[in-house]
Amino acid sequence: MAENCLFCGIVSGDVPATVVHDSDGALAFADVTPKAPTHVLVIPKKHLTDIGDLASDPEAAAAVVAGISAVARELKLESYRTVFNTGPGAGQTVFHVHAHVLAGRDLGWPPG
Ligand code: DGP
Repeated sequence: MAENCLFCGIVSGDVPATVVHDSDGALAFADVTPKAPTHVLVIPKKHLTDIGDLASDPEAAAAVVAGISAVARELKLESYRTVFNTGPGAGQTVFHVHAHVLAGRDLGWPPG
């Protein structure tokens, strides 16, 4: 747990969230500002800041990937996009690594 981390607050239950999937190593919950009809964030329960940090912890990385797959299965998503914004220039605003899982509308390619 990191102090003053919003997503650590969601893991601890101090910050309310609509949880979609919960496992030993990862938590998935609805994004508060959805950019698609389905917009879920999947995070490692352990505080890791970005994807480089996540790569240094294979157990947490595997938990996040399994969490993404479980969300897709449980929400019956046929097609979906997974995005990791990394760094402020790419739009990362919360520095607890998270995968965005987006679905339910046409997802253009390439993304903006
Ligand atoms: P990013 O910009 O890639 O760091 O994504 C952060 C996402 O977190 C953004 O889509 C909005 C979401 N978010 C911010 N605050 C909260 C919150 O308090 N609860 C939930 N569920 N999501 C949040």
